[in-house]
Amino acid sequence: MKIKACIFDLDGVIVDTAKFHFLAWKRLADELNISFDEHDNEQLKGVSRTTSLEIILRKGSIQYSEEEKQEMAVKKNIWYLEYCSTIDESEILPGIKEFLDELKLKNILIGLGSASKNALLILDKLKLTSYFDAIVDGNKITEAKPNPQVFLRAAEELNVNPNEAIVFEDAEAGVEAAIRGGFYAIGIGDAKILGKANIVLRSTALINFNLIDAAEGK
Ligand code: B16
Ligand code: MG
Repeated sequence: MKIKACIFDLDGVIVDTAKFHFLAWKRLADELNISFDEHDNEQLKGVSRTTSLEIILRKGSIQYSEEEKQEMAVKKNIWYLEYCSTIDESEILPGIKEFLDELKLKNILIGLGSASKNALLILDKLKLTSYFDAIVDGNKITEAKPNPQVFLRAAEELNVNPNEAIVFEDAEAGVEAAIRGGFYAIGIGDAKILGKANIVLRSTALINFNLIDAAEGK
């Protein structure tokens, strides 16, 4: 099958905003006296803001009202955006810019499939927005990863079938979403966590055009 599009997750694939999500959630968890570490943070990758909050609150023993939870989510996002304020092109993960340039040159469509409601702002800060033929973020979807909706919507906007597209993902929930949607999934990170992907790369620095040939079964 000919690959016509590559769809990228944002946090952890294009830029390491996961560290800022962690700092902001950690600050909230500390305030609530809930223990929360890097290991717990793995479960938050790729999932929505509200689900992330639920996962953290489940680690504590207090029940909060919807209004209180809403306030917590808003507060976390304000802190997250503060941490992100210094982001610029230097934060693009290794090899990504070069790969996007090569995709453009070879007329392969480029899509974004991110759970983040801040995706547009981050892409703008990275000066990458103009590369994307379709951008699907947390504002456009109703079902969070591992539901494949975000990637299916991106494929629809790009006018390609899932089996004509590669999804790049760093989260377990994201890899599962890609596979469930019928995409070729390339995991970025730990093969023990991303085992369901078709291929797992330790770092974005290892992304190259040969992967397209592999996905096409050449
Ligand atoms: P926001 P991705 C996801 O982005 C993050 O991995 C996840 O940790 C975060 O909770 C989610 O976006 C929502 O982000 O609070 O900015 O709307 O990895 O799907 O690009
Ligand atoms: Mg991610």
